[in-house]
Amino acid sequence: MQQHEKFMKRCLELASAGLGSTYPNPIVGSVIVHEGKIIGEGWHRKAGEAHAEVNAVNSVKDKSLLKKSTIYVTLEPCSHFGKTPPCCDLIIANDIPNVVIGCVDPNEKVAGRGIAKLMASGKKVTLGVLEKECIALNRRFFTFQNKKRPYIILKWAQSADGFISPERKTEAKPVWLTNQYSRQLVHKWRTQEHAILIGTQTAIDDNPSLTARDWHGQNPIRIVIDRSHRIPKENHIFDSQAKTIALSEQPSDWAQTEIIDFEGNLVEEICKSLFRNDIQSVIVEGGRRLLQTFIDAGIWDEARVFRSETVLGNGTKAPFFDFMPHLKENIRKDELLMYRNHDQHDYF
Ligand code: AOF
Ligand code: ZN
Repeated sequence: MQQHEKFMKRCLELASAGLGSTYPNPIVGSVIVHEGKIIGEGWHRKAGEAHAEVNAVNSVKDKSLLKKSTIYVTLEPCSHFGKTPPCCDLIIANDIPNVVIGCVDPNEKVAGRGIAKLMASGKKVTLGVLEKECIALNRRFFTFQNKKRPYIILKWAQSADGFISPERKTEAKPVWLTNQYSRQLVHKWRTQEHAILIGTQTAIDDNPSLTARDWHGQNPIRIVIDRSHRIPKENHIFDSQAKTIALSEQPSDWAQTEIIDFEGNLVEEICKSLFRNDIQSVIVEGGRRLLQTFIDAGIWDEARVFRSETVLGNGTKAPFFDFMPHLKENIRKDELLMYRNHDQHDYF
């Protein structure tokens, strides 16, 4: 068993290299082991391209060894024809006798059929090696498949005295509560999520670009609430740096628009709209009202809060939790607090 866990750990490492570039697909890693040695490795890099198992098989130099090998994979090998052919067929065609799997694929098109097919063809299948870790790794994909909504990360920075921003004065320069390293970290986070969401007032007041320009990787899809098209169409959010979807009452000429029901529950309407667009995860970056709306609805998965030493004295109060969520990590001595919402999921 320890051997299994050792090789599955390597699969997890490989899989995480794909974080941010595989949407709407999950991240998956695979290794092939012959007589205790890794002879092939692969991970899924991008939706539409080869799955992890294909890359692992292709990386094996001496294909004749496959007949006496074990393939490890973090997610159940697929059984369906999607953008690529089934990985089960590849394993069967290459005569790999042992298959070790982290977790079952929650995608309705697979959901156990891959395992059944492998077993029916005489493969020795071992399921559930580092299962919790494999599910946690794909918490975005699992949330989307099981809850029919994207995985939701809330992010904000607050001053030492609990304000998210100072009182607005026209012409005033923006006050940065975080340092350049925190900002770079935020850009890294942006590359890891499928989408980024802000409210109307933030788009008007701050005119943010919401790109990940300080980190290597893909820009998330920008989602902006623009109920009655109050955001000037010249604002950065509508530029060509990244794709933008406006959630509005009516269509507009300058942005892709998704019509949502503003009389309904806003968080649920946002979730439904993002689900329709196949968006697996979203990082909510303000403003305070929108963040608080998610907290009050109880529909969020992680909160990442920067705490600055700056004292503002007055301004807009930072969002608050009505109950204290589970603090998962406290990074850099209180500077960054990472919360998990245990009411919502058990992936941790
Ligand atoms: C695997 N290995 O590396 C991945 C899997 O459209 P396709 O063909 O890319 O299929 C996407 C679905 O396949 C995805 O929703 C998930 O169920 C599974 N992903 N499966 O065996 C992989 N990425
Ligand atoms: Zn596959």
